[in-house]
Amino acid sequence: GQAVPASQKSSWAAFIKTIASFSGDLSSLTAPPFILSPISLTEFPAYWCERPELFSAIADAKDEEDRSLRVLRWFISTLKGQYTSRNESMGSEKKPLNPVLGELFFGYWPDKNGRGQTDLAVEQVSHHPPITAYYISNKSKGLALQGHSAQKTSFSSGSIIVKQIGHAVLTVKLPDGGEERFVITLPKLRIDGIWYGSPYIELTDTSYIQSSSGWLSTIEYKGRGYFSGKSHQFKASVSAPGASSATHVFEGLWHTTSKDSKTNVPFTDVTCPKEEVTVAPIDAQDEWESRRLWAAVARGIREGDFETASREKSKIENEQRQRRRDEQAAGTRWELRHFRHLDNDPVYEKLVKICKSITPSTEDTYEFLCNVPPVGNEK
Ligand code: 0T9
Repeated sequence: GQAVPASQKSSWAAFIKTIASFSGDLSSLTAPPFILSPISLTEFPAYWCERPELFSAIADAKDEEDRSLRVLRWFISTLKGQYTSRNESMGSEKKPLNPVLGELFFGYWPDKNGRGQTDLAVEQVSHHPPITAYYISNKSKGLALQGHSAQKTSFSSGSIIVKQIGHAVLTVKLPDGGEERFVITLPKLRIDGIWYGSPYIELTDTSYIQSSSGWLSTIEYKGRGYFSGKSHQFKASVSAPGASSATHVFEGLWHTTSKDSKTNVPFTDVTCPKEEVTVAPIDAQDEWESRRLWAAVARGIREGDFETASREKSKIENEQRQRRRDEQAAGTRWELRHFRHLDNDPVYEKLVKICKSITPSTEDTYEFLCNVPPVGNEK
């Protein structure tokens, strides 16, 4: 492969050796320049809503079964953005910027064709280990997704294995004044192509979407050579409350199309362009907003000026270390701005009792405080 520039071959080999013998937080390791991305992990929650019309369509479901199918369709349709978009925009998976504690990312997708405006708020709630909390809502449709994301990484036969920690809860307001909730768990990732310096993600294992109505989606992920010879395969079974067999089965490729296995009716199609989140211009952003905070580093990476990038990165990291020392000396702690940490998530616990396959049986959560100022002027 030609992915690793000749001048970085030895530093790439050294980096692979480090990750192979290392378990824990990969995000804090220093990697060779060619693999660096100018985008911070705090931007990643935006992938949940780059097809805003599929998100808003959840509100138009006619019953619980239909709602579960719409949630599944939206979920599957986010996977291409979540797991292949860096390959498309930058040629391979790249190492994202490691967010600082308190880093923020705000944005929205404007109202169009009656779908309502969707708003995104993200806060880095832990630096070590990295934990990102997010809240995505479409107020006019009564939809809100609250979640947090962390990773546990290990190395196995040349691949990085990433276990996703955390979960998301989707809350849907119903016309009768009630609410339906969905607990969404996240797939396991395998990062292949490391040796050649052109990493890409394959999804493995199983993830679940358990509704408070009792409907359950079980999504199995397979790569090349399993159900068929193709990458990015999935099979989703949707079962009625308490049922052991599936009412619906959908199969296909999560980065292109899928269909109903029995009827062949199309289910998902993400071959058309997605819609990127709108953010405020950098000058209008808060000092802690990701694109403003990392502007100089990102410019260095984009322009191939890695000396500047690494100098600017060190400035941010030193400033962070000083802050932590000052807090320790003053006996204070960094206060989260838009989320509150809770040791237990009652919604998660309740729904996990319905779906025994979901582990662990308890999780913590970050509750959104609904105190984010409006972004842009479309509100
Ligand atoms: C949540 C997503 C997550 C974050 C990223 C593993 C990874 C950090 C976490 C899981 C999103 O909803 C979906 C997509 C991509 C995931 C990243 C891919 C990746 O490589 C990084 C890790 C930390 C690395 O940067 C590994 C080193 C690098 C050289 C490999 C390219």
